[in-house]
Amino acid sequence: MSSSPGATAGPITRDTVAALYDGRLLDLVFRASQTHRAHRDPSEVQCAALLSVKTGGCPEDCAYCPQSAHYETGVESSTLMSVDAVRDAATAARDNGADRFCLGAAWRSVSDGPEFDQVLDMVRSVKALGLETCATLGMVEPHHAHRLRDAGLDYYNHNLDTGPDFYRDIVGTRTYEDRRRTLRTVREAGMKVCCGGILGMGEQPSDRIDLLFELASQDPQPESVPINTLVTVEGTPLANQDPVPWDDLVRMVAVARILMPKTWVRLSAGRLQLNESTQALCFLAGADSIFLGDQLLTTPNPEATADQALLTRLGLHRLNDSETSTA
Ligand code: SAM
Ligand code: DTB
Ligand code: SF4
Repeated sequence: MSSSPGATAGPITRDTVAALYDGRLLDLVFRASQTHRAHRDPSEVQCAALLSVKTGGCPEDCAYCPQSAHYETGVESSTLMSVDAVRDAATAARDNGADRFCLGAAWRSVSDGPEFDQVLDMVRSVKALGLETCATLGMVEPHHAHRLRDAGLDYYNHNLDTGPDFYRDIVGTRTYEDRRRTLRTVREAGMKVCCGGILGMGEQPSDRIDLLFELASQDPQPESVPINTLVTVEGTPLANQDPVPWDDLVRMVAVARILMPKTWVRLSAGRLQLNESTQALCFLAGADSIFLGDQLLTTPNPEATADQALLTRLGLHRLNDSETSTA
């Protein structure tokens, strides 16, 4: 049970979450939309850009991930990018309308040394551009989290991916509790938490309910919740998974919004597989964040111009939009 401030009567319990998840779709969308409008500006969309600063060769065996060294996916391993190259990419992303920049590394965990020092320099240089900063680097110890915060990191992304039971079928090289520990460490260091999951890995509705309960029960709740749909990649064990039915995604977004009224709910990886009307329903159901830019970490994302056209058609605007911003 949690006393977290979801837009539900009373404390959030797993039963509350299950009752929401099992509700009638359009009732859910309506309620989620009301929640969204009561707590946030529903015309505003937060836009994050992603950059893989260290790609591939990861020792973990996450079954969805093209960057795991356990699978032959054709993703080439790279060394760590230079700070100058990261600054250039962040400048371009900002000029294309991103307001947050997320650095991703295919690491199991952060270790002390020159590579971590270089990532800290990347955070400082992205922050100096006036962008919000985010990083996803695997597990962290308290002193890593403190150094990241001191370098100017606003958000740390660390996904729980699914419910605890199904997690064991997806990742063998670390536990759900390892993920929870890093999330606590990040929070205790004073950073904002970005934490979400992936649909379409073969999970049951009960696993999605477990994940939503887990996320909404955090106190404080994550400031950012990315909802990814699996991007299937040849060579990974999940390469042949069926696409996620559109209504499952809308349902997930709506329940996340009702349970976490003040959180950025990101329609995250997998948008290239979604048609525009599904995305529109997700925005109506309370999604208010996307990844902007034609590349996620190793897989493609819609072109920024196509996304801008979609937002305009829906009457939505980017946070970093000079025509609508008052700054
Ligand atoms: N190595 C770090 C970690 O695992 O926390 C950071 C990078 S990892 C690629 C970040 C997140 O990307 C994962 O937690 C997962 O949720 C998401 N992800 C990875 N591959 C994906 C895929 N094929 N489809 C959708 N999401 C994916
Ligand atoms: C998140 O939830 N999704 C992003 C980001 N956080 C790091 C990653 C998506 C990766 C999709 C597969 C790829 O491009 O490699
Ligand atoms: Fe490594 Fe992260 Fe991919 Fe897992 S999700 S294989 S930890 S890069």
